[in-house]
Amino acid sequence: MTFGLDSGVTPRQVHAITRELSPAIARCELTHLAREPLDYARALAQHASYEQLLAALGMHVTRLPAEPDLPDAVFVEDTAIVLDELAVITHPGAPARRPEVTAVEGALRRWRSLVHIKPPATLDGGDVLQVGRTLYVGLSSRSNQAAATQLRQLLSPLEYRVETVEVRGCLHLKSAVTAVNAALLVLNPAWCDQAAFGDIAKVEIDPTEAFAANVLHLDDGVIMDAAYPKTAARLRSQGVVVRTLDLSELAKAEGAVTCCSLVFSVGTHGTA
Ligand code: CIR
Repeated sequence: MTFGLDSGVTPRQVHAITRELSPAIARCELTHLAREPLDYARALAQHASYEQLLAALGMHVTRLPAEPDLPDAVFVEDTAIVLDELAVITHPGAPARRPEVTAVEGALRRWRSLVHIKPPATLDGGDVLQVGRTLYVGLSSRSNQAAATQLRQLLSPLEYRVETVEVRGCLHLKSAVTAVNAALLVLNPAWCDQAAFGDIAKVEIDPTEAFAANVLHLDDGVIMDAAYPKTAARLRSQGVVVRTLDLSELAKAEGAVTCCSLVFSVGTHGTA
């Protein structure tokens, strides 16, 4: 199912791939959080609001159907890294999540040529932070050094640099740090080493909002969870346009704003 602005007429169209929430979401993988009752109807509504916001911002949203047997399939970010030149299909670290890649691969094939991460490498897209031509790969419980090595082999011919960053205390690198834009990061210093990012400017999260470093960057600002107003204020004080929405039910599944979509442009490098 697709919705949003009509595609095909603008020279550059921003696409977002999302996936309908699985009715099995209550059986999601959990690493750092205790399992809490999840209100499925509320989670569905929050996810729909997320998709509507992307569409309202001009993105062409392609929603893949739900997978009744894949509880975490809504978190499409983990299945692929979409670059201008190609898409890398991951080999997710949690075995139960590996079948999720098939449908995403099928969708992405329309816009990008595909390459694959192969075992023994494991990689979740949530562990790959792109800042310009550098990909920072989080070494986490899901993503390993072999994945960073494979990414480097695949992408150095395209002049991408691949750097590794140790992740501690959280699920993915992008739980700890994301890019507001190519020149500014938002980061939780307890969960990753700031020095790994050299002299790129950084805004630290408010220390009472541990999960606030996950923001989805847009051309003109970011989307973040409304649960983190103090960090939002820090970003606004730097001149960043911050749009917020409530993803509290998906947060119980250790999901956040970046993990519910794969956002990429078509028109400059894509084929559609
Ligand atoms: C998992 O543990 O794999 C899911 N419950 C949450 C995945 C969130 N993904 C992301 O932040 N990229």
